[in-house]
Amino acid sequence: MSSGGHAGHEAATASLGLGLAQDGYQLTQVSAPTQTGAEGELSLTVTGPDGNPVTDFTLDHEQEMHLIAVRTDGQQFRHVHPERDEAGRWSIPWQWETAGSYRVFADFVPEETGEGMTLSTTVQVAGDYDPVPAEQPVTQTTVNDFDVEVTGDLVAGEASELTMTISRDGDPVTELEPYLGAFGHLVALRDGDLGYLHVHPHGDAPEAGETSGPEIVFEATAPTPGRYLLFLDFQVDGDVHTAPLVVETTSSTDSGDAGQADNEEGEDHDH
Ligand SMILES: [Cu+2]
Repeated sequence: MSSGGHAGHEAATASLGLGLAQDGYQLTQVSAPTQTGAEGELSLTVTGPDGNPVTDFTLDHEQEMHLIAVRTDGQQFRHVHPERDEAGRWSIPWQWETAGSYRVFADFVPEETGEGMTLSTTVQVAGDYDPVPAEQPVTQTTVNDFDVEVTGDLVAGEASELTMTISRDGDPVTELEPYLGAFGHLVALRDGDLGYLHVHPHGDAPEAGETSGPEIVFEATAPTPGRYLLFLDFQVDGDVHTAPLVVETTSSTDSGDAGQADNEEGEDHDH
């Protein structure tokens, strides 16, 4: 069996997690509450190329599965870790706070391939729904007394660095605790289709008891120009906080040796 010849850096062309199935793997038996307020369970099964439920997964960021649910307008983001039973069925207690159409991503590494993959499905939740219009870039936000700022340029088609800086009452927060094997966990979704980007934290995995801050640096590759929704999970004093931010790609910085002697070009890119 050919292993597919993925040469070099594949981030730019990698799947964006918008498929229910890929490379023989598929989300099946997806079940969730169908209305708000109902206490229930979100559950699903990953089947493999042989059609059977997959039961062997490789840990990634300390978990076998990262499950992300977000309303299709980018609101109501949740990042959780369901439990798997021996038959391969994943489940977690679940209740929807608002009605709407949701996309549910399952991010996992089948042991058989050793390669991370993201599959997703949509779930409809009945009831009145007031979509929130896509926001302008939001590079600063406050969550539970923590101020979070994102700096750095997201460049379409290139790996680029995004730096998150966390402060509280004007003071830099230096007591970030390891969460999921890193000092922060960032999910980036493309505005428009919620394409799922794989984002990697910089630096070595933290040791137990080690703290860091106020900066967390990530490397992300935006596949196309546009706006991206960022969701940063970080932990302080045992509590996990999620900061939503919105960034837009900038033009390539042309950081090569060649001087940029071309005509001056504004930063605006109208479509
Ligand atoms: Cu996770």
